[in-house]
Amino acid sequence: MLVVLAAGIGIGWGFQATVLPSGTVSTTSGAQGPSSVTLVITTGNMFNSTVGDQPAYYVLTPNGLQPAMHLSFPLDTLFRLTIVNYDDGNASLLQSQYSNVEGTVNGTMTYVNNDNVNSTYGGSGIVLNGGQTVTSVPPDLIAHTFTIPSLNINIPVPVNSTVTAYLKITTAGNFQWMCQTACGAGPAGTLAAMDTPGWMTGDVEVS
Ligand SMILES: [Cu+2]
Repeated sequence: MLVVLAAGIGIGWGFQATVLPSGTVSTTSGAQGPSSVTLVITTGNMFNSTVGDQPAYYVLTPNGLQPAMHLSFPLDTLFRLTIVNYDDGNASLLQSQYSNVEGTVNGTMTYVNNDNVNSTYGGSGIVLNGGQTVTSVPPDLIAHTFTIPSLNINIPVPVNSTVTAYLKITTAGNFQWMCQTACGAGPAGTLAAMDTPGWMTGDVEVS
C-alpha cells in the first residue's frame, strides 16, 4: 500500500505541474463534444523595466501556455472558448458597449468565480451555487475583454473568473483580437500590453 500511495503522490505532483489549477484542458478536436480553445490571463508579466508588470493573454496548448499572438479558431464549427482569468483587479472599459456579451451562441457566456461558487457552507460542506450565465457583466467587475470587432464578438471577463462561451464563426479570414479595458500602461491605459501583439492583442485565423 505504501508503494501505491507513493506512486499516487508522484503522479499527483507531476499532474499539478502540467495542468492548470482550474483543471481546464484544451483540445483541438474531440470525438465527443465540441472542440475547444482555452485562453489564460495572468498578471505579473514583466513588460520592460520602464513599464514593469503587465497582464497578458496566453493560449493553452499541448506544449503548455504559449503567447496568444496568433490564435486559430475553427470555421463553421461549434467550439467552446474558455478564458481562465487570474487577474483580481478590474479595469475601466474603453467604451461602455463592451460590458455586453456579443457574438456567442445565444448571446450568453457562463462564468464562475468565488462570488458565485463556494459562497455558502451547508452542514455537510461546501454548497456549489454554480456559475452564472449572463448576457452582460457589470462594468466594475470586468478585468479584461476578449473582443474581435470585425466579427462582432465581445466577451467581458470578470475579475478572478473562468468564462466559458460557445461560438460558431461562419466567416473565414484573419482578424485582430484585443482587450477593450484600460489595462495597459500610459495615461489612458492603452499602451504597453494594450498595443503589443501577444499581450492584450493579436490576430486570429479562422479557417
Ligand atoms: Cu486587458
